[in-house]
Amino acid sequence: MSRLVYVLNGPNLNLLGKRQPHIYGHETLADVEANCRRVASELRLEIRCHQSNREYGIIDCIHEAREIAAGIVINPAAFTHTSVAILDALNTFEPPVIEVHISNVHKREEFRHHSYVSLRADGVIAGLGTQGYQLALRRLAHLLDRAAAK
Ligand code: DHK
Repeated sequence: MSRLVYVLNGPNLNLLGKRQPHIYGHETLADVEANCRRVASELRLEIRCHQSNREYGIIDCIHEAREIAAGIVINPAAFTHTSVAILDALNTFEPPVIEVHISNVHKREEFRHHSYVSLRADGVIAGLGTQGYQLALRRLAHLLDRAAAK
């Protein structure tokens, strides 16, 4: 059984560490991905990380994941609140999906309170900083272990 997980990041997250650090913290995307790789190897997961500032970049990755992946961790960033297309793409993907937000979107502007992606996500993590990605991977590993034990 595949233990490949896609870790997808949406627009502006390439600027992590430089962008509004009081909201998104000081770690760069490279730091976040390195931490994900470390946790993934501990959990015996294989991961592929991808960031795109373009909606179609995220959608193409979801389509690629459809063929081969056992789970997706996704921070769609601003597309969370706007993208029916990303929701539709995730609805073509059967294995578990965990939605991650670095900040607590519910404590922020009202337009950030609604997520199209949450209509599909099996779990949502918000406001736990960049640690949210690692916790999402732990949850996916747990779900995969549980499925394999059945
Ligand atoms: C990241 C963004 O870029 C925002 O557009 C979202 C999300 C929140 C985050 O907290 O990771 O509203």
